[in-house]
Amino acid sequence: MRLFVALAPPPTALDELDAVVTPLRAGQPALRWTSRDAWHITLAFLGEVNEPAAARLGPRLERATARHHQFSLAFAGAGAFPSAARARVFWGGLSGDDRAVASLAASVAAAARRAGAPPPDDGRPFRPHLTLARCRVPADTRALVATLSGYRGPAWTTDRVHLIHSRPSGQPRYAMLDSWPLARR
Ligand code: 2AM
Repeated sequence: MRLFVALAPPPTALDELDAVVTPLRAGQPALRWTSRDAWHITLAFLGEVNEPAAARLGPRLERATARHHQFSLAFAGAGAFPSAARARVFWGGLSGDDRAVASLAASVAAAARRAGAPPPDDGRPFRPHLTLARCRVPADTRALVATLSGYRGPAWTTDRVHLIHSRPSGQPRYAMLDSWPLARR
């Protein structure tokens, strides 16, 4: 099964971002906009994971998560991969404890490797983001990025890490399988 590990921002932060993004969706109908219900911040995409490796993942992820402390995040600004002028992915950015989120993502990837489920894009620099839209052909998202550049959402405390199943079909597309707490400050 196709798995990934992610953070789930709280409803208040998602609702506020959704209210800001909704008017943008109508202006750019050619983009494939993601819906608020599916929004998450990926720490590590694991791709296809076989049953034995999936069974080993839980304890590994639990231990890795427990070694990190809770930290603060907020939605802030926007960007695009690979560039705003020729975007394949238009995303919302994050601000807060950048080092903590990067170090948690590295530990999650290491735990997945030890469980026998190495991230297929291991080694790529980690850039925390929330995908707002995907583009079949490269799109000019410079105006969208500029519109959101000053956006700062409410800060929240990240306190859990989630293991999510990306389902090939059916609703919901993403099913939460398990989650583990970060250490309290
Ligand atoms: P994205 O938001 O940047 O598209 C589920 O597919 C999640 O895993 C998405 O958040 C997606 O990131 C992320 N992901 C990272 N690498 C991926 C890959 N090679 N294929 C599919 N999803 C990937």
